[in-house]
Amino acid sequence: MNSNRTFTMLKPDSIEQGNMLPILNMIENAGFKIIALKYKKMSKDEAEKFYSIHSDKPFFTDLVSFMTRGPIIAAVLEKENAVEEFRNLIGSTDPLEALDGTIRKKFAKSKGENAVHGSDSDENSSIEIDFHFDSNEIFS
Ligand code: IDP
Ligand code: MG
Repeated sequence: MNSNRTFTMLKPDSIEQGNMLPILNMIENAGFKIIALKYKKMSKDEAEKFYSIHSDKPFFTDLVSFMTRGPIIAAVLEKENAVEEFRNLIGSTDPLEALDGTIRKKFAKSKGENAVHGSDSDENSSIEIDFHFDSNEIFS
């Protein structure tokens, strides 16, 4: 496990609204190094597996259809204390609660379509990185 790494996705709403580069800029300007990057569309199976922890939630079906309606950017980020630092940069799940200066405050439209994903623990960042990337696709 590497506590200097976290995993992010720019969700389909970010791509649709032309916010790909502004969000990647905010990430780099906050001191994260992008050590892996992939532009892809998740299948229904992949999205259901990635979000399986939420499978019993009322929003699960909407979440899977949202995350598969268009391409995403998946990335591995490197910074000291990456998981916590990145959660601070993205802000609360609900943009109405996100602080000024956070990615979700600036770009998210709703609690469901909230621009970006960020891992919530070192354990999950490791699982999520392995889900999307082979080790030879990561440039540390
Ligand atoms: P997080 O992305 O801030 O870690 P989680 O609770 O892990 O938030 O939820 C995963 C994703 O599921 C959220 O980013 C959001 O897209 C969606 N989601 C969470 N809660 C709700 C809700 O109450 N309504 C609709 N979608 C939700
Ligand atoms: Mg989460």
